[in-house]
Amino acid sequence: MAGSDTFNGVITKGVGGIYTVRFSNEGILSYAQCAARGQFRLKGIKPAIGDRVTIMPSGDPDVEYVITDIENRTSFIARPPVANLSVMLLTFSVTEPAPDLTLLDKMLLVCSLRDIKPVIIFTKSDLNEGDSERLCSVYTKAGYEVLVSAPQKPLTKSDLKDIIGEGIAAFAGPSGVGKSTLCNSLLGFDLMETGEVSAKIKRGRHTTRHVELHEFFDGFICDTPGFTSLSLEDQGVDYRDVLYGYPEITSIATGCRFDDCSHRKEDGCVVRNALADGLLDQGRYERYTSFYTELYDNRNNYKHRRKQ
Ligand SMILES: Nc1nc2c(ncn2[C@@H]2O[C@H](COP(=O)(O)OP(=O)(O)O)[C@@H](O)[C@H]2O)c(=O)[nH]1
Ligand SMILES: [Mg+2]
Ligand SMILES: [Zn+2]
Repeated sequence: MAGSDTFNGVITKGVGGIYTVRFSNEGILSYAQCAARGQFRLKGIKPAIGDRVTIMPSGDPDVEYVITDIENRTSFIARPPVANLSVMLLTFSVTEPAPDLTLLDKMLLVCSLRDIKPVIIFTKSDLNEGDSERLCSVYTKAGYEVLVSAPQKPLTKSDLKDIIGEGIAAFAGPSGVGKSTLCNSLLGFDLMETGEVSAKIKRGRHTTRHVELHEFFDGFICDTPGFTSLSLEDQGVDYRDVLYGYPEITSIATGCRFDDCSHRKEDGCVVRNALADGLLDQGRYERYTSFYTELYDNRNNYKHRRKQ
């Protein structure tokens, strides 16, 4: 639908059914408050931040614009709802709280299946430099992009400028790891919002209330509330897709005797040989086999999707 009064933009915020849309009007960036057409509700579509939309004047003085069209999403995460995410900033602290590498590996797998680029950020490296270096080395060797942050050496905007480009990036990870601290410092916001460390629970006192996209060079970043668990089954992951989260295993697995080798017990498995030779990280391998085994054992109870 093209007309002099229609614009294309991106939803940056949505509260109580009113959406903020950033759009360009003759080269000038503006923000509009928009309602959504009833047809979306009828079709079961709820606009989400990150959605690329078409808007036009509504004629209603209270909410001046209305969203008339939503582009097909390139990706969608449900909790919190964000559409068209292109980069996931997987934030984990090296300590306080101790890094949950099962959660990290699950998130790496889910990113791969959804074509979202994962970037790992290890925070609080000031509190344990040895662990920080070990974690960095494990995930760099596995083939991932890894960044490290500490108060003395915080991430800078230029560290993320090219990674994010014109895309949409979200901080994701457990609570208390420093997502809001990082996001606020990149945006130049007041750091007070994250609060002090509580001596008792060792995590920030304030939680991220609503999720909102913030302009970051030519793209956007957003902070998200923390979460503690992720179910691969709920994410529709098939046991045969677990290797997508293990590029370092995938790259050597071509030498196994059996084409459908699960790299657990089979004879002639080059993956297990590589493990015995110390060429693979033991923890990564164990998490691979535990995800594989769990999904394999439950394969008849769930309808899994294969990666195309
Ligand atoms: N020592 C140390 N503390 C940090 C670092 N990053 C964040 N923190 C502290 O960790 C606590 C939780 O941070 P916050 O940003 O609220 O975590 P979030 O729950 O992931 O958003 C805050 O008290 C921060 O000051 C870091 O790199 N080193
Ligand atoms: Mg936070
Ligand atoms: Zn094998």
